[in-house]
Amino acid sequence: MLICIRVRCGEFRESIGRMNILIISTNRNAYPVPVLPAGACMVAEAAERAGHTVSLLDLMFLADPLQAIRAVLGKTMYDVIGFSVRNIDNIDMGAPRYFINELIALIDTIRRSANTPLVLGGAALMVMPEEIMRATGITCAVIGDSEVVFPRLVEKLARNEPWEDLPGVASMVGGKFRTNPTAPGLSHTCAGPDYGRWLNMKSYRSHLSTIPLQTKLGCRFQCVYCTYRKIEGNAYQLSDPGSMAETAFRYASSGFRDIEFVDNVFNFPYNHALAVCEALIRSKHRARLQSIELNPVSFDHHLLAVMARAGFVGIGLTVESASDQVLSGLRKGFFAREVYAAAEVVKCNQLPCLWIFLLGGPGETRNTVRETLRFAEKFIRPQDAALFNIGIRMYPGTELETIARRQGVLSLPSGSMLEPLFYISPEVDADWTMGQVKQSMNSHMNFMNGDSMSFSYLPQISRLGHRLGLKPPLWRYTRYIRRGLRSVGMRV
Ligand code: B12
Repeated sequence: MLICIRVRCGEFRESIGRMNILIISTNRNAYPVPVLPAGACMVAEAAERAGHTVSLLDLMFLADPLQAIRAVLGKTMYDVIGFSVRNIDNIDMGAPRYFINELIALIDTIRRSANTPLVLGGAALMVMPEEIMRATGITCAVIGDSEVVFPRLVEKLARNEPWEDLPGVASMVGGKFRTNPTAPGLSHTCAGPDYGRWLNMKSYRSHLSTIPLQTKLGCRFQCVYCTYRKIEGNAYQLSDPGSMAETAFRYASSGFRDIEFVDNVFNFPYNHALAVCEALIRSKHRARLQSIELNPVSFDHHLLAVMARAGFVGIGLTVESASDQVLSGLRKGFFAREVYAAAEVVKCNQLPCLWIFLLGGPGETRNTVRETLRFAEKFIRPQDAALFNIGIRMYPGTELETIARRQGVLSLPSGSMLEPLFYISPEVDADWTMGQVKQSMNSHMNFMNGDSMSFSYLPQISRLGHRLGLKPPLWRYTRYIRRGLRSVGMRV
């Protein structure tokens, strides 16, 4: 078995002892596409810059991850092992997958082979830190962007000093959970890691994966179900557009041409998105850019024209619904008027667009489901695609949790929401909604549902696409893929 483990030594700083650090990227979920562990690479490079020796073990493509870990720990003694935990579950009500049990098995294996301080980090940790720490028994975690905090934590561990007071760190002492807020300015020192050094890029590329790039942190929107403000805070921290463009140029020049902006909302603040696009135009990069995280608020002809000139080959609009009643129940911060206006803008432009809907939110009824589907059937161009998700993952501390409790559809305590629980408006049922979506999909080959995202042959389709020379995003080919699969008898 081939184990891909990359080791890099940083410049040794006299002030602290050099630590031997292993970062494990635990994500093995290949649906809808294997995503590069951006955060794990960023944290690895930050620790290396602080003078440590860092190895990164990415479990994504390994046939036997537990065996791989035993082999790695058999060869080297580490002073700290950090786990990058991206997903708790796949937020799919139709075919739920829960990833924390795999994480627990992994940690148990490590505990049997090594007596090393263990640290948790990653997006999942920011969503439910206490629950994940209790489930895994790990007593130290970094909450939030970690490029500054993780090296500080390692420094404390190296000196054998107490670390529990550090900003941005969570601890579990004597069964008591404590988290310290991250201080401002503790973010993004390394927005564009050198992925080729740490990861098996050939495998990612052959699955049509894209290079993630984030132009800011923060979210101002107040969607009732969302965790983004919990993850990134509500104040914006904007990256310099010029250095974003330089990073895109650097990636494209080294052959990584498919770049995806992973901001939670790419086009807000509007002027920042424009500034990033203008810097990209000036940089003359040769990348193919995409972002599926656009919001119909501040979406207009000018933005789309500039995005097209900047090198975008696909965009996604997360509209969720075309009904005022549902958009207001979800507190999206826009209404059906903006959704219809966005369709007009898309129509006048060449850029392919993926429309993303979320059915079953507070206020959804049979009529509002029909309203949204009629919008999609009438306004989405055949060359574009639409994705309909049904049911909303409920997270503790969100307004959706409060709504669900008030409506009597959630009775489990907040601490028991780690295993996925889904909200669906009491006025519609999931089967009926799914039936309506399927009817619409029968007449629109460019429409998809949650099943399409977890379709078992998706990795094979991506690899075949890569061999045929297709470029990401794969959703641009939805109507051809669905037609092809139907022609061989598959009910997709
Ligand atoms: C963009 C995005 C996507 C894109 C990714 C595109 C790409 N090319 O990468 C797409 C649309 C493909 C996607 C898909 C999915 N996503 Co998504 N995604 C995001 C989003 C908005 C940003 C992720 C990102 O790249 N952030 C930027 C990087 C740099 O940050 P980071 O990795 O978190 O790293 C920082 C910290 O976490 C920390 N850190 C990371 N690792 C480590 C390790 C250690 C040791 C330490 C100390 C710290 C640390 O430091 C890092 C830098 O400072 C997040 C929400 C968010 N705001 O984070 C959701 C999010 C991660 N996704 C989520 C989910 C569920 C999914 C899907 C399962 C959905 C689905 N059914 O399709 C899939 C899974 C894909 C897969 N194969 O794993 C959830 C995970 C929570 C959960 N319930 O499990 C999130 C949190 C959104 C949410 N619902 O709240 N996603």
